[in-house]
Amino acid sequence: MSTTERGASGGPLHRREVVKALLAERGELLVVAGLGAPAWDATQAGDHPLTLPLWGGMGGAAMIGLGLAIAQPGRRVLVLTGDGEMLMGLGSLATIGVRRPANLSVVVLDNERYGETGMQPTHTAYGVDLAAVAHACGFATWKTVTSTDQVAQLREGIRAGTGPLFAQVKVAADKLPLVLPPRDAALLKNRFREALLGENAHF
Ligand SMILES: Cc1ncc(C[n+]2csc(CCOP(=O)(O)OP(=O)(O)O)c2C)c(N)n1
Repeated sequence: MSTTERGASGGPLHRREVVKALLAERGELLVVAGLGAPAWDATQAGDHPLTLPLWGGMGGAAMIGLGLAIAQPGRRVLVLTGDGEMLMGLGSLATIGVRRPANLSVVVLDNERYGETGMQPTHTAYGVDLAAVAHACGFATWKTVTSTDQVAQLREGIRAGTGPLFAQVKVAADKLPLVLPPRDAALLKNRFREALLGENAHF
């Protein structure tokens, strides 16, 4: 039985409910959403100018988050991504562990699958422990999340700014309807910059 099937006392977590809970009353939180399902989940929770959904760049979400966190130390930055995407950029956890930005959280929605390309099992389906990797890399906080109570705690942790924080949230391997953000990358970048920097966005 996989960790996802074993789940929490209330059964497996569902990714859209997790993301909706994490983004509720998000305030000034900056969000980078990894390509595929995490970007659709973030859009389902509400398309937002301070969300940068990625349409490509697999493996780059955490590094984009690191750059934002360094550039905007007064803001909280949340990277929401998939286990496949995180595995492709695993070295970024080492870089974050060295740089240790307190305002950065990386949350992996771990369905143990490459959802977009046909639900092939990823390494986490065979027990690779991403939270342990984050711990070994020097994250201040690392956790595996399997219950709604832990999701609520995670939401507070993201807002606390005492990171870097890493969470591996075990979610069901649901196939869900697509909820797509705008597809124009220039538009996504420019509206994010304008929402973040105001009149300085274009200098
Ligand atoms: C470099 C590269 N390799 C492969 C792909 C194809 N691809 C797009 S999404 C995806 C799987 C994403 O899996 P994961 O991050 O675990 O997300 P989820 O299962 O939640 O959809 C793959 C393999 C790609 N876009 N870029």
